[in-house]
Amino acid sequence: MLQTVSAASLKEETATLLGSLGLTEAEFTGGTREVRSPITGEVIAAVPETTPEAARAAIAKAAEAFRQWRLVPAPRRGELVRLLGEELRAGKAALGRLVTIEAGKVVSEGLGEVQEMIDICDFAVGLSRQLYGLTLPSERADHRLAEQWHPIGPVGVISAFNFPVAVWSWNAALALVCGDPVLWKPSEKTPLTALATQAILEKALKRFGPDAPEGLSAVLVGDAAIGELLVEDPRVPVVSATGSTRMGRIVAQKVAARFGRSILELGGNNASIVTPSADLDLTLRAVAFGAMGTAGQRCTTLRRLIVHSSVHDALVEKLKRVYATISVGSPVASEALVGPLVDRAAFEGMQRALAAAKSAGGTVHGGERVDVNGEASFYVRPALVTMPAQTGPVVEETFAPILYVLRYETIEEAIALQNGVPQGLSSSIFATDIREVERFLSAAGSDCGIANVNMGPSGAEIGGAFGGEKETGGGRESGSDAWKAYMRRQTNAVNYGRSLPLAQGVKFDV
Ligand code: UN1
Repeated sequence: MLQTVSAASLKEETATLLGSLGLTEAEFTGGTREVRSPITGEVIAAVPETTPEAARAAIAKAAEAFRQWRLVPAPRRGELVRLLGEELRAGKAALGRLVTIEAGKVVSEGLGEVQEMIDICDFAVGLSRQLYGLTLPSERADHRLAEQWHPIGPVGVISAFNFPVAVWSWNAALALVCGDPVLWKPSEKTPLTALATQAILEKALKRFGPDAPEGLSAVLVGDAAIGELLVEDPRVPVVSATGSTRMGRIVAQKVAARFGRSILELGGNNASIVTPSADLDLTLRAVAFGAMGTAGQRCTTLRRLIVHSSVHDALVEKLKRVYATISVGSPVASEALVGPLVDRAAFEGMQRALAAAKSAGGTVHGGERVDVNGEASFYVRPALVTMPAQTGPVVEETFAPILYVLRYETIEEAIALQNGVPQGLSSSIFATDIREVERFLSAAGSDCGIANVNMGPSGAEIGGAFGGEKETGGGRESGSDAWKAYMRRQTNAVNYGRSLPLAQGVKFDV
């Protein structure tokens, strides 16, 4: 099935969409950094790069903006994020479409990503009246102990191509209500959606008025060198980075070396355990979305399926049929569920992993290239790989739709397999046996930041804290009390008496 979308039409549509969001042509043409759509592989824009001098100036401006923004009452800061949510609602169709064009996501996932931004704005607006500290009993008479949360300073956000705008919003919506400016280095593959998001925020800023200082939010377009400026600058006390473990290791060390704080959301190698009591119809649907949704390019994508031997063969047979028939195609010219890989490197990485799986004794179904829009774009049939053991590529994250299937006999063995990889982002169990469910959720169960029941590991809501352990980096973003990472805690001991009792009964009478 050859569907042809001409590159010219994607380029024109991109220009129209960016224009409708208020960008001038100079902002997305005539620059040095070419942007390609994974849908056709063709160049759709060329954006100007941020020079190191301009990046340093943006950091200085953010540091200055911080001095003013931290004094604006938090609920008033929340009003800016409320307006951002409104502008995102108005711009949802356009921004969602741009996500589809620039990241190659299918239409409902492009729109879903913008919905995730709207959701976190709503969450952050409520949060702006709840940045609460504790009061604690003091051991000393006529004393009070309390803690307050104060704004911390500019937050650097380094984001990946696969969630080109939602990840920024998890950080930015919280940072802004917490009183922090935001400096954003988007993936070099997706600067357009970042510029579009900044334009949407600027509409909200305009409506908000002069309480918002200039330089409160900036986009820095460039490669790792620009990201490094954020990572190394002590004026940026918090750096939130999403991407590979390799990148995160460098960021973590450099930020730690200057005693900054990093929030890391790195690689995942997420597994689901399918137990004998699983509802297999539901399991099948959940596995399909978890492993093949977003063409396997979520950090939460299901990559390992650990199946009890009593249901293994039946489930694998059903999965083979789904894998052989799932629709692969252009997100703009079809209703296909699986869109393109982001680029050639992703395709080659996938083929390398499949070859390694074969030499480790795996049996591969699918994984071949599908010609949708010619040589410059990379569509694949998702791959289902049965493996004799958890070795070779199974313990690595390959950012492509490959699902490795492993067999187990006891729940202890299944949990050990689930935990037996360096990454610790997300996990799930399919079971109706409450004992197995609770064991999986217990202290001796899944070691991941996310552990789900009767659903796949991906597609988290914004209300919970998002992130994972081990090589995933330990950061938490989005809901729950993730906001605390964007503020500094101050403990206050207040003496309202006339004497000076010392803690721990220490005497020091002069
Ligand atoms: C990512 O892939 O970097 O839970 C984030 C999910 C999405 C976010 C994924 N809400 O799959």
